Amino acid sequence: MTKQEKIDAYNPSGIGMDNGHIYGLPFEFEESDIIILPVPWEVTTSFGAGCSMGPKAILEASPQLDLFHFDRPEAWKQGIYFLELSSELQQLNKKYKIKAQEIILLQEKGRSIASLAKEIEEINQACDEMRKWVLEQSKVLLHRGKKLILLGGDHSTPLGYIQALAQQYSSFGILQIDAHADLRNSYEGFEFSHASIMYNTLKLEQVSSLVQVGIRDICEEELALINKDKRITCFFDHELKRENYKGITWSEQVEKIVASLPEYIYLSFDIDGLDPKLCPNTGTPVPGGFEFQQAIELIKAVAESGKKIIGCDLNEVGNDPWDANVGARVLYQLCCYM
Ligand SMILES: [Mn+2]
Repeated sequence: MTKQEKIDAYNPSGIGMDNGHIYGLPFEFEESDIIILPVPWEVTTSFGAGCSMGPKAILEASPQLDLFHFDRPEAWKQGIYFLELSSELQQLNKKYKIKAQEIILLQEKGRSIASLAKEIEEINQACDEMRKWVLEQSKVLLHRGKKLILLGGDHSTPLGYIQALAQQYSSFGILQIDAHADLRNSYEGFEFSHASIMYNTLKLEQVSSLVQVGIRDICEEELALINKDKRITCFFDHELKRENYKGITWSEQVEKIVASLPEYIYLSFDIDGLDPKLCPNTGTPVPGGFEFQQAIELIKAVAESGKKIIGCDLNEVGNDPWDANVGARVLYQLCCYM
């Protein structure tokens, strides 16, 4: 069957097919413009566990979605394909998560980790291996002309993808939807921590700006960097809400956020940017945040601004049917607007 024949034969109003494909779609890899790269990784997760199983949970929850999209009714015809979960990564994740947990626990008890330099180095190396794996996968997929959406795992997972984009684009900005700034220069001893992802991406000179939205849990070190690095613009959750209370609308705020972005944009969506009722099992939930449609309106505005979304990721989705249901819906919106 050709792709067109599959589209003609497929009934998007029918029941969600349990065919092992994302959203029950009929497409294979070759026929799909959009590729989902799952990265089952949570080695440096410090609090709630489970986001390494998020991609699988999203895949399983995905057939329950109705495919109709009000703005992009034809979007599903692009073809969306979910790559196989890497068993090597899963094994590496399992092995080093146990080691990292011991180190995190010791620190939480106020113990010194000075004698554990070798163990920490091993964990950093494992995380770097994951980064390289993502970089290589991303390069191959981008060279094949695919639109790539990375699906974490914790928020450390997209670094390799962003590095691959930096080899293709001389300058682009990052739009980060998140409860946390993720600007720590390593966290709990780990260079490639989920809490350091944006610090690490800012090392790339191609990243011309970082626009953070929904941030509401932050440390002084991160705040100092926001004030120092001219590339960073932060729309804090409390400031957005305060303006709302005074009558400034979300659509006015969205306009301002979009205006602060350059022409090429990478979108990094940490699910904990949403209200935690929508992601209760994410690694580090924080009260506050966005309603579902509020976040989608922002993505829609970016997509319709004439600026170009060159890549995106969704991360920190918890391993639970409800979290996966919300995650599958955010992911579908990303597919439609990318
Ligand atoms: Mn994050």
